[in-house]
Amino acid sequence: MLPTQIPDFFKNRRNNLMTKYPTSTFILPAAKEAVRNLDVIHSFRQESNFFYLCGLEEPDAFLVLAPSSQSSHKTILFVLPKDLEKEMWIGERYGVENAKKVFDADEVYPISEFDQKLPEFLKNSEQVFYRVGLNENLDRKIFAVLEKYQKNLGRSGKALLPILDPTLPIGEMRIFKNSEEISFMKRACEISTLAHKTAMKEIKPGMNEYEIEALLNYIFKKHGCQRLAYPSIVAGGKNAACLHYQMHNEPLKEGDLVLIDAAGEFNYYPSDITRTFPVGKHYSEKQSTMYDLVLKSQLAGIAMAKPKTKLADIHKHVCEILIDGFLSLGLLSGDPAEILKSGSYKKYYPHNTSHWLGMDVHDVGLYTLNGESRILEPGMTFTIEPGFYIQPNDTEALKLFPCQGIRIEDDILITQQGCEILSAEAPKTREDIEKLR
Ligand SMILES: [Mn+2]
Repeated sequence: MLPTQIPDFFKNRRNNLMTKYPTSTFILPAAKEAVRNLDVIHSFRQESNFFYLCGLEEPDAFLVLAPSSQSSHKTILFVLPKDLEKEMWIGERYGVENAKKVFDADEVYPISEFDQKLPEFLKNSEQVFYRVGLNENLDRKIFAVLEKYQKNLGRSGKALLPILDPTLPIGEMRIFKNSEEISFMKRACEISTLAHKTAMKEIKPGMNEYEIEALLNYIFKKHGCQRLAYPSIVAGGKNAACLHYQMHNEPLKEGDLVLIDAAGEFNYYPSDITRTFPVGKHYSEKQSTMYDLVLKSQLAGIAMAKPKTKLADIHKHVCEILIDGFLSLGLLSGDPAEILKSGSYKKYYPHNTSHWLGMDVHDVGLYTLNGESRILEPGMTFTIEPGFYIQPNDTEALKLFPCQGIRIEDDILITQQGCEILSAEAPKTREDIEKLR
């Protein structure tokens, strides 16, 4: 069933954006359906910026925000027209009239009128925000419209309207989450936590990685996540050394650890949680040593998460703790400061500690301002996810530590006072995890 009402926040976001860019026209294409094979398509997910500003979940549409002489701006939608024959096959669409009502647009047209209508919405504009390079056909269409618009101005002396990337202005809005967005992320975290806990209880030696994947994905959907936040990763033993392992076809072995990086998406907002725990009942002594090192670095990173800290400083501190550990365990040798500077620790910790968390999981928003890591502010959400990995060809290290991948990842919200760990309910001390085994 198609929703007949959508929350007010979509309109508020458009107002906020256009208040900041009153003389700009934004052209935002919806996602296109992606072919899976022959005439079968992947399940649809709307493009994040389009959804953020509008809420419509249909392919091929366009959202145009344009300066208007009557009010501050106009919202214009171009949508797929009603087509009962097609809808019989693929499901109901809003069509022009319904879309106008439900999405509170000032004007709605069928997609076929896009080229012809677009010049009207450039009239009071000094610049156009449109992301070039993603769709060559559409780029050509937009360039042609802009070219024609400029020619039709006659002898005005005006230049072709400049095209800017909307990633920055919309990214700077999306990086700060309001209470509604936070509530969606909290729900995604609750459901994802439940999935991780269930996996911790259910895993037994001999089960295959794909069984656990199926279990996680079932729980995400059963409890209301519309889809996964990203493809689940269930990596037993050596497979955990592959950061985005997807094969999922090996049995889980007694004595190995299993790394699970999996989460659901609720109302377009994700969670992103990783836990690493024994396939059997207990962490071995060597696994415990490595696990506790990663956990120590993660807790130290989280302790720094508060307003005015920088992600780069959190990463640096996490690296320092891991490097100290790698040195005392005989995996590295030399001067810690030199190891940090040269990056030789990346052999065992190749990725960053954090990424912004939002509609795109590895979310939009600038990481640096004026050349420096930006300071954290209330409303920002990100992950803290240190890890330790030994690649299969590193036989020397494998002699010391027969555990090939550990990652512990939580989702952090910066608050006025400090931070809130949105995924705090997912067990992560060895004691708490072993209790569930
Ligand atoms: Mn992550």
